[in-house]
Amino acid sequence: KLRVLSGMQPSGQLTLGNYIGALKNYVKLQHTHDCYFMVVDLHAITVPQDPAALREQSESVAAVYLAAGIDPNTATVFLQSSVKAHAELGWLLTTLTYMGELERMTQFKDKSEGKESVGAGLFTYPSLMAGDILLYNADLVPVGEDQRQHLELTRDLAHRFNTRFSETFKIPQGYIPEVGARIMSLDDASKKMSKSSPNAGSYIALLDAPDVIRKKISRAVTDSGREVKYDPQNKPEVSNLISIYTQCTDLSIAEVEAKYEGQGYGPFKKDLAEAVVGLLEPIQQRYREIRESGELHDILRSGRDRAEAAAEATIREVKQKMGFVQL
Ligand code: AQP
Repeated sequence: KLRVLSGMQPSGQLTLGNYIGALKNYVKLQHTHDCYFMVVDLHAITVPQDPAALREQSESVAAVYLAAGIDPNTATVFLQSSVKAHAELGWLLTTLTYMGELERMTQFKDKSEGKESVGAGLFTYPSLMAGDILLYNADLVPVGEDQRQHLELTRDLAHRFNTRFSETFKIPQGYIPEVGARIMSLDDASKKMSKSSPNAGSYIALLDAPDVIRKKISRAVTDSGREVKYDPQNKPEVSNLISIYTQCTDLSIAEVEAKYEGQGYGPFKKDLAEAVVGLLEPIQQRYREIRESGELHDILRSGRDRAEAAAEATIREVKQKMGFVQL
C-alpha cells in the first residue's frame, strides 16, 4: 500500500476550506492507502497561541478528523508533538535548507507582512513540514493549493539529502483536488479562506451552528450582477460560492448554473446554505459524541505509538548517515 501523510494546524477552528481542500480526501484515501493524519501543533506555535486555546483546539481538530469519517483503526491519527522525531528531523533538515528558499515562500511573506516581530519558526516552518512528510517516507500528501510550494521544497530537500548522504527518502507527490483546492474568503475573494482570520464572517467553521452558517452565507460578498455563472476572472465571489456548492452536493458547475438561471443570487444562496448545513450537521453530531465519549486521548495515544514505531527507523538511518555517533 502507498503511504499517505498530512496534517492540519490547530490554529483555529477547521473551516470548510480545510475540509474541501484536504480533509475530504483524507477520508477517501484511508480505504486504499496506509494513512497517517496528524494534528500539527508544533506548526501552530509558529504564531503566538494561548496555551489553553492550543490544547482545546488540538483536541478539537483530532475530534473533527474522526467526526468527518476518519477511522482510527484504519488510519493512524496523532498529535505531531507527541512524536519527538518530528522536531528532531525538522532541525536536521533546517540545516540543509537555504535561506533563499525560505525567503521565497509566499505563506511566510503573507503571514509576516506588516508584523513588527516575526518568530524564526515561521520562517523555518517549511523545513519542519518536510521532516513531517519524510519521516514516514510518504508517497502521497493530500493538501490544498496553498501548500504546493512547501511540498515542492520537501521534494527538493529529499533529493538534496539523497544526493549528499546516499539514497534514503522517497520523493513524495502532492494530492491536490481539481476543484476546491483553494476556497476563498466569504468577505474577500482575493484571499483564501483561513481559520486564523480575525473576521469570523470570512470563513465557515465546520462546527458553526446552522443559523450561523445561514447568516454567513447570506452576508457573503457577491457582485452587483444577478447571474449565477462560474467565471473566476470576472465573478470571483460567485464562482467561489459555486465551487463550494458543487463540493457540498453532487451537482456539477453546469448543473448549478442551469438550476439558478434567471433567478438572481437570493435562491442560490439560500440553497447553498442548506447544502452546507446538510453536509455539516451529521459531522457536528458525531463530533459531540466523540468529545463526550472521553475516548479521544486513548485514540491519540495509540496513534502516537504507531507513528513512533514508523518514525524510529527513519530517524536512526538519517542520523547514522549524517555522521552522528551511534551509541
Ligand atoms: N482556503 C482553502 N481552500 C482549500 N484548502 C485549504 N487549506 C487551507 N486553506 C484552504 C488546506 O487545509 C489543510 C490544512 O491547512 P493548515 O492547517 O496546515 O494551514 P493553512 O494551509 O495555513 O490553512 P489555514 O486554514 O489558512 O490556517 P491558518 O489560518 O492557521 O494559516 C492544508 O492541506 C491546506 O492546503
